[in-house]
Amino acid sequence: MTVKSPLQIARAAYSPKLPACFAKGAKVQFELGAATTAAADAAKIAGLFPKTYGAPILSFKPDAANSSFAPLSVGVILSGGQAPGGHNVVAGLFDGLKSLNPANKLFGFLGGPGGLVDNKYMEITDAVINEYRNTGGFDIIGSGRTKLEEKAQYDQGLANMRALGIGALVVIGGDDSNTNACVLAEYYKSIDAGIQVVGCPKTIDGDLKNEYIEASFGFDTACKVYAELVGNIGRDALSAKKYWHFMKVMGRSASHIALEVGLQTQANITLISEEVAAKKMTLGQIVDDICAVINARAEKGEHFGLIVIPEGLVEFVPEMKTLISELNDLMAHADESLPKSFAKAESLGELTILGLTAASASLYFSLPAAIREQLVADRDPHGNVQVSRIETEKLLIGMVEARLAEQKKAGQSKAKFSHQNHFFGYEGRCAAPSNFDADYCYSLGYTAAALLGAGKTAYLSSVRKLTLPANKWIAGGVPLTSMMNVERRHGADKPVIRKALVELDGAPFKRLVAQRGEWSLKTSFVFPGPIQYFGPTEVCDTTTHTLRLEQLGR
Ligand code: FBP
Repeated sequence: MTVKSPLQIARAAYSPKLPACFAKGAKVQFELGAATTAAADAAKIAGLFPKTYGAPILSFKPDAANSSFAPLSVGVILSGGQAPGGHNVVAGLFDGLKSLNPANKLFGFLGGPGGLVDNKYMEITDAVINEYRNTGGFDIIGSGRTKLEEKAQYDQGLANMRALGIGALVVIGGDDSNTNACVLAEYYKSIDAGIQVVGCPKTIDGDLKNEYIEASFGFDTACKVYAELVGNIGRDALSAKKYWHFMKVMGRSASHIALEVGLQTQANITLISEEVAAKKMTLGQIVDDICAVINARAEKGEHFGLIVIPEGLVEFVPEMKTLISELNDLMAHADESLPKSFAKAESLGELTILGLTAASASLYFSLPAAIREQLVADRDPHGNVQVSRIETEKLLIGMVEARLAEQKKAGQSKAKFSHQNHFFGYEGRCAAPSNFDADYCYSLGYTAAALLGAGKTAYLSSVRKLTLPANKWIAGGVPLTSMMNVERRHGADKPVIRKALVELDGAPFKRLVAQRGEWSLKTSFVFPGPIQYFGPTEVCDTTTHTLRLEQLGR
């Protein structure tokens, strides 16, 4: 028998809160909002999704008529990176479906979208789901990153679902997975397959977000875990007074996590990739800015501090972006001898002969050897640099160290620069969900069940007004096509859900800008401590600073 921790046992008994519209279960009436268009490129999206485009926003209210529902079997897929609360989405979906009709069944496809095509599944029963309520992780059915993009996959998935009597599919995923869900919904509708497809917004990165999706699930918990770790390190730094800590936090592309963690902990420096891109900053300028803060604190005798770095930073530095794209192009058409030739190159001339422009060759040579190696050696199956594996925190340390040494020589720096590097990512992705995520995820799953009960397809489960108590949240659905635009991917135009980057005129970033002068020089660290589940509401039920600033302005 699996040994459970006392907290796991206590959390299993937690009943997640639901919006008031679900007081009588997932039997709801819905109000139709205005018809929707697309995030951009509306005519193209309308042409690509003729069956599902333009549907209205939905919001639910309690069912007065106590309607009855024919039995329905539903498949569920967990897609992409883990995010805290995924099990509660499945639990909410399960309970919502059972409230519609106790004969409803839920099947989980195993290991992500690939499970649908490979016909790997299990039935989720009461006994199964009860083991996973309010727990972290996606291990109930596993997740995967297989993309459903080909007709053969859709047809095989359909055959597998028909064999199980499944009439609806719920995809729990991020922007790419929900884009695929929309394509699937459109295809099944176009061939009258009789399969509804509904999505749920998942990703710790927080970049699946818009007016109707106020937060993706898992962001709250993951940020709280990282903020606890950064706060703990802040206390250590304050005690030992001898290290600068360079802490990279997850978030493949957008910097929402870094921003939230910076706001929660009041680190000395929080880098935001979107600002770096907007100001077209070079790596050298970023390093100069960091050195200026280190030197200013050294003047006060403070040779320590905290620097929060977003995982995706290097791709937002224009010169690095160019270098990476040149390397991607070169490697895509080369055999394995090319990385070796790069490794052996000893002059700018040799690099330009290999195919880099002069500017990229000189940037490449200025990087520490370990980073150069990561840039040419570690590639994904398309030949692209695995940007998320580049150790940006070490890159910055190496460059800062070199710059401070130059400044010292010139008598411009008194800094004693000792450093530590950290990467906080996997520590947060499977944490037990905070009360917020436990409630939000359960509500998203319940909402998905209600959307299926209402016969909807190509909708994303939407729960809004998230800074209010859960019973005041508004549940409903937002058409997947309304979030789409057309982007260039791998040389072709593709309809995709638009990724939400940090808005530089948004309240969370503006708060950082207003405070960062003070936080960089003074030691103003905040120590958020571990996530609390039991106790005063102001300790256990706070939302992220991001949501509070966006919705309440404080
Ligand atoms: P999703 O977008 O799929 O939710 O995943 C996000 C993420 O956690 C990123 O923050 C991180 O870069 C990535 O997954 C790492 O995933 P993997 O371990 O599969 O490379």
